[in-house]
Amino acid sequence: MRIKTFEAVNMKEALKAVKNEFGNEAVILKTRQKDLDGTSQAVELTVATPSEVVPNNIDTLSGIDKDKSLVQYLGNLEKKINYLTDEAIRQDQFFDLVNSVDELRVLLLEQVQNKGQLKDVPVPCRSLVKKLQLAGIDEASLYELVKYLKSLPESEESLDENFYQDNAIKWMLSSIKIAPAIQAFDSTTSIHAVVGPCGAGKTSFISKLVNSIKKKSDRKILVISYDVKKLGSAEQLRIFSKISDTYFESINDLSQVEPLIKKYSKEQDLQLVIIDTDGRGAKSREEVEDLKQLNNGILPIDIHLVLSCTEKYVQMDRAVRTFSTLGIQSLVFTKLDESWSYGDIFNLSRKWSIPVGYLSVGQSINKDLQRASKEKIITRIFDIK
Ligand SMILES: Nc1nc2c(ncn2[C@@H]2O[C@H](COP(=O)(O)OP(=O)(O)OP(=O)(O)O)[C@@H](O)[C@H]2O)c(=O)[nH]1
Ligand SMILES: [Mg+2]
Repeated sequence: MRIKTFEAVNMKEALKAVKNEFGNEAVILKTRQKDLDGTSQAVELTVATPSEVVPNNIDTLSGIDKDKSLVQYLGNLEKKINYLTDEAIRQDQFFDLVNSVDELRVLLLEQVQNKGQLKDVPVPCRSLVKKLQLAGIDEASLYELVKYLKSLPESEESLDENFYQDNAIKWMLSSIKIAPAIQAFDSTTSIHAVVGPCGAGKTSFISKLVNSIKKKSDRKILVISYDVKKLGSAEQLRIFSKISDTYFESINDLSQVEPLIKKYSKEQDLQLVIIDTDGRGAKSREEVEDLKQLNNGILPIDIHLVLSCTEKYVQMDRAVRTFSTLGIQSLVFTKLDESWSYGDIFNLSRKWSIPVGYLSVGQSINKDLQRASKEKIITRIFDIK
């Protein structure tokens, strides 16, 4: 990176000078009005440029100087390609950097906000707070909870640990939101897309869901697999759909969704459509860019984010942040059978104000999907048998 200062009578002239020397690649770091002699002013621009800026005047094919050899022209072209490749890498790294800084800022803010807030916990609440900490309830929620418990009117009972636990349960029950079930209605076609990080259990969730709906009544369901990354990834769903008498389509572009739904709706009384998507990393919002097409059509599509409870809180939190650009209607938590602390279900739903829809508690398609309920979540957090 090179830093250079330009001075001119006005901003327009200063920018012109920058552009003449560095083209469009310079980044303005600072602008300053400068008093020259008390009567006139100048503009000072401090700019940074990548060190290997290719001068603005590399020839294009049409402009090859007759005297220049083709070798020289190709040499320049190579330089330009190298420069552009470097620049692309830099931009990628820049986005990563911006994301990391953003992440750090949020983490620091949370740390600062919560620091020392759990100092004055009343004695009878202490074991309760410890228990909830072990269950993975985050500091911010605990702080709110303790504040609520401290606000309760004092009585004989307040000295009792059970009194605080009962009130903590009441407070937590009122903080959890449950999403409506995904259903196949008679009169309309509801459309849902299932998104989430790699291996979170999206495809398994869809199989379990379709299975549970089909068990209750024979509904006309179309499952669409939009999985462009893994070879043969749609096969699992294709086979399952065949067994469960469900329509199945595999697509490689989300623009195919609406024409497909229209086609099936014309031929059949379609009641429910579920779109399976491939796993996405949660590092940057770029990862979910193509999924934004789900919101661009005429037909409304509900988006459900699947998260595995075996992941660390910070991973799941990042995933919610990344996928939240799509507008998430509900959270689905999987692999509860492989996890020991369930506080993150509460934390994430509360922090992001997104209701919980389903809980997956094992690999069996027949019996391991549960509709979420406040009671089920609380029972797990408090380890109530
Ligand atoms: N123990 C347990 N395993 C599960 C559960 N849900 C899914 N799995 C397993 O997790 C693995 C990944 O599940 P998939 O449904 O393929 O996950 P996915 O999110 O569709 O994966 P990608 O499409 O590759 O991103 C499989 O081995 C599933 O059997 C669950 O609730 N408990
Ligand atoms: Mg899958």
